[in-house]
Amino acid sequence: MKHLKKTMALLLVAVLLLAGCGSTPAQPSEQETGGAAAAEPEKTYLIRAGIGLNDQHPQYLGLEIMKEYIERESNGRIEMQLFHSSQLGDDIQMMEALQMGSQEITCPSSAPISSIDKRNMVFDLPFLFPSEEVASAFLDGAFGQELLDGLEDHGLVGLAYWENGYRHLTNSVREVRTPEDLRGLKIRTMENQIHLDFFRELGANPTPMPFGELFTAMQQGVVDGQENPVSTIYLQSFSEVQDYTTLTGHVYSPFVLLMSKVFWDELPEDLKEIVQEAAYVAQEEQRRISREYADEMVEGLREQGMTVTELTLEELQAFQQVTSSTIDKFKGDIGADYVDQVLEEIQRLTNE
Ligand code: KDG
Repeated sequence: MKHLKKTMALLLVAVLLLAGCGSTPAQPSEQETGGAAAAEPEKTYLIRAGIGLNDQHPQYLGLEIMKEYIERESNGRIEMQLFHSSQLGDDIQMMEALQMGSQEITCPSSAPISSIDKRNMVFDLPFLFPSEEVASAFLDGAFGQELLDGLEDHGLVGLAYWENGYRHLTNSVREVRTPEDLRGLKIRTMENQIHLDFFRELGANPTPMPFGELFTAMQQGVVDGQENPVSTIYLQSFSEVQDYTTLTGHVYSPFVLLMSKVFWDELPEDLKEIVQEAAYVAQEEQRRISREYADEMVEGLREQGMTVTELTLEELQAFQQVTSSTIDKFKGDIGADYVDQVLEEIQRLTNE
């Protein structure tokens, strides 16, 4: 009886293998292909997408939309795996991994990209975009596209701009209403010269640091504060280590959705189209969610126990006045003509 069971089991395995249930796809017989050689199984591709923020953030929701679109439209020829919370490294490490071809997608804020192409520093100029709509029109227009195209020489393919949003200030020491209130506070900034400069101008003590190290740095008092959009402050639970938020909106941060050029060059044309389309489909929804969260989560911060300070126009102008010298200081570095053209274009879009 035992012997019979074993024989039956072996028979079953043999039948399953013959029916093509193993890992290799079933090959048509020569009779089926009319005597021609068996067709090659279709090549499949793996996209590993990594970000610094957590899986609640609109950035991750954008990646989920992209994954769903790509896997469906490619009929399973592309698999997409998502990694959040710096599981694959910080923004700079992930960009380097893309350049080497050991990771396929990442989506940093524009600030760390300026180490690759200085023109991206324009986005870090304080109080540049008057609204999210103007920012989107600029990014999706000729200027934005030119910057994305410029990344190809550096091993990166810029697929689209998503939204991080207006950045605001938090700290654990005191309510900040004026630049004087910032004096002496240790503020974490992104790794970018302009951010360092304008926090210095404001009298703070800026410390550049990757996002993945930020929470612990605030918890351990290595820094007193930081700056990020409301959705990040809320979803990353910064209220556990920060008491005060000031709605400064000093910089609008775009996310730049990047793909490895090594990987892109290997993709057949039809799959390139699917990936590019997915980036745009997700962009629309990602921006919508991001704006919704930016509004809703101000109240959420109060519910989490933070003091949220909205500045009067005069108070905001005091910040704008102090940081206006930053534009003049960095104009030369970025390219004076280029900065003028950008400012002109933003003015044009604002008046539209
Ligand atoms: O996933 C993106 C993040 O790594 C980062 O870019 C977020 O704005 C950010 C910051 O403050 O570093």
